[in-house]
Amino acid sequence: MAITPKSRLILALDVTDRKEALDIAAKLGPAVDAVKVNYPLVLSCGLGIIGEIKKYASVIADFKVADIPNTNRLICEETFKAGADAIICQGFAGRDSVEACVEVSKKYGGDVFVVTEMSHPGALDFLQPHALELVDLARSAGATGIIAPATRPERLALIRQRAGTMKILSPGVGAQGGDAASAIKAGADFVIVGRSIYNAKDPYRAAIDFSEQLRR
Ligand code: OMP
Repeated sequence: MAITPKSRLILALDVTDRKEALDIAAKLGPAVDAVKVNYPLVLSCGLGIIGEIKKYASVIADFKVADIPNTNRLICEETFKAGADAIICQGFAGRDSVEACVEVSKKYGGDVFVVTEMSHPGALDFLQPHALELVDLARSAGATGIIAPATRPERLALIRQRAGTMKILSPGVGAQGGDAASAIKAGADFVIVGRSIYNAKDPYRAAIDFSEQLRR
């Protein structure tokens, strides 16, 4: 896919109502670089929602895939067949599991992003001590990029140093307390924003405000 950084904004569309999701995607699609779908929307509406949203924007399937290589392969096949441009997987399942995702993504010309340190407080329990190893694993497995936290810009900066030219998508902006401009300054290529946009009184205005902050 190679999402092009224009607004540097990725919308996390974690609503569960199909009409609401499509209305938001139609309005905001042109204003963001990609729409990220996660289990809430896909479990509610089915995998076909990916193809419907794709009319308006590139789609990242945030399934945080974390299984044995064969199961990962099957999940990625279904996801890319449904039209996703990229998929997010976990690195903690190990190199072979990530490589299975990368192998399928190449067949479809898609991208894989590997989660390193997550944005929530619980990431300190197990993920943070291994975050830099997960960055190395993502690179050597051939992933396009990684996910790293906007909620901890100092950690994001460390992860950026280790990540080289890999793309970094950074969630945790807004509702989780992270700041969009600080995340970009710390080395993120894109920020991921969900509730602060789709729960705003005027989601379009909120998206434009975020992209203006990012441009500055
Ligand atoms: P908001 O907190 O509503 O902006 O949504 C953040 C989105 O990013 C959700 O879809 C989360 O599942 C996702 N996310 C995180 O919040 N933290 C992470 O560490 C990783 C992700 C992700 O992989 O996208």
